[in-house]
Amino acid sequence: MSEDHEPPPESKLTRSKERWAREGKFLTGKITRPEDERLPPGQHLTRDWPVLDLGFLPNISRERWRLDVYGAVENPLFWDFAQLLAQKQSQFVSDIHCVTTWSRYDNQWEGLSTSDLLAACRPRDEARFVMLHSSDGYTTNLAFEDFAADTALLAHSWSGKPLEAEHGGPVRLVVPHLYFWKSAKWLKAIEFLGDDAPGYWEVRGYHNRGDPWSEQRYSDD
Ligand SMILES: Nc1nc2c(c(=O)[nH]1)N[C@H]1C(S)=C(S)[C@@H](COP(=O)(O)O)O[C@H]1N2
Ligand SMILES: [Mo]
Repeated sequence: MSEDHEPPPESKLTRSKERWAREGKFLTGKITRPEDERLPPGQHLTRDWPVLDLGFLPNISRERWRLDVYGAVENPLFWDFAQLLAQKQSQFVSDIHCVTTWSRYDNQWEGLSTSDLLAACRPRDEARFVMLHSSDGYTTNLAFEDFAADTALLAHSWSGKPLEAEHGGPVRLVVPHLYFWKSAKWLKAIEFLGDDAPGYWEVRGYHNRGDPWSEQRYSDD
């Protein structure tokens, strides 16, 4: 089991984001369907790729990187980067939607699809939720089905190049159908759980699921 690091002290941005959750900032109240619209309600398109995190940049080489897969699984994994690369590789192109309202189209990812990871670790029936643990102390939770989504992957490359450290390299999760805070950077552990538990933003006013098409930005309570 991997040791848990405390997240860094709350930055100005973290405190602003907590305030936005309390105020319901950016909410449009509109619902759009992905079949009709490519840009979810309240989002705007950006061509650059903003960096968003807790302000602490873990410095992990591919050599030192490890992935711990544990909890309600038949076959716990502890992989190094070479073992990740030895698995079947997938390439997906997907859009990013950050809850702070920027979206970025056509990101080319390469890595291990979550469905292939699931085939390797074989979750037990009671595994209904997934907690992602990151090297900066960040956590985020997903329902099993959201983790297992078709185009979700553990990405090590973007646009054909190694994923940059500031964007979560060596390896980050990408769950394209949810707001981007669910896509944990600097992924170090995946924990399968019978009961749901909130992660870093989910305890700070952000929605438990985070579907951008129905603007699940903030929690209701
Ligand atoms: N480990 C970790 N993962 C994280 C975060 C973080 O602070 N730490 N921030 C999340 C948020 S709020 C967003 S919008 C995206 C930003 O990813 P990017 O910096 O590559 O754009 O990462 C998500 N994953
Ligand atoms: Mo975000």
